[in-house]
Amino acid sequence: MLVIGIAGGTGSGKTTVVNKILQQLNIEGVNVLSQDNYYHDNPNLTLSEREVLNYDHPKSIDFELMLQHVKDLKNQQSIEQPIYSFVTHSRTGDHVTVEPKNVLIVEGILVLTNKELLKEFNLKVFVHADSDERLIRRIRRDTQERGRDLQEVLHRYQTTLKPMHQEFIEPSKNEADLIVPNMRQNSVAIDFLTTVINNSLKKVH
Ligand code: UZR
Ligand code: MG
Repeated sequence: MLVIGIAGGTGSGKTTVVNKILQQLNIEGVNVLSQDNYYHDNPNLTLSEREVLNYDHPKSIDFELMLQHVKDLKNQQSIEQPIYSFVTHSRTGDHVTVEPKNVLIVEGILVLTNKELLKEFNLKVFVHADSDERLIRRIRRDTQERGRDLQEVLHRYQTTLKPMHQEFIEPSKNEADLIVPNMRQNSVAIDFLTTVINNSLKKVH
């Protein structure tokens, strides 16, 4: 199985890059594991306490479970992936069964920060967009899709997102084999990635 880690700051467009790759590959053969489903659950806290937690620090991620799931899929075992809600900042209690496939993409802001997880990746990708682009996208998404107001988004960006980005996410770019630009055109980089994936699949089979 080919395992690809794709990181990048919030609003860098990781999801868009993953979708572009999927469009060019046989989707039947690809699983995407998103960091979004592996936040720690904090059932003992109230909603307002959970709303102010730092979700951009590596400690907020249940890397133990994520690592186990990557290993299970590599060992051709299916996994029960927890479903996480950004509305309640908690696990819903529901699970989805994910069956092993030929390619596994592991996506999220912090996936290149964990030493154990890094060992599982055959290819490490960092999606780059300038911080002003990322802030613009984050404002759009959080106000339009997540019901947050502008002041709240800007406050969170300055107090949490930016310092966590500088401390953990940006340095993890050093781990990347490939840096994909994501501000304007990136079809060459996407073609490059899909070619690498297809070639390595040919070698496996
Ligand atoms: P992307 N996040 C939440 O908003 N709520 C949660 O319960 C868990 C995570 C956010 C998190 C981070 N920060 O910046 C973002 N906040 O999800 C990462 N606040 O996702 O890469 O899609 O931007
Ligand atoms: Mg995303």
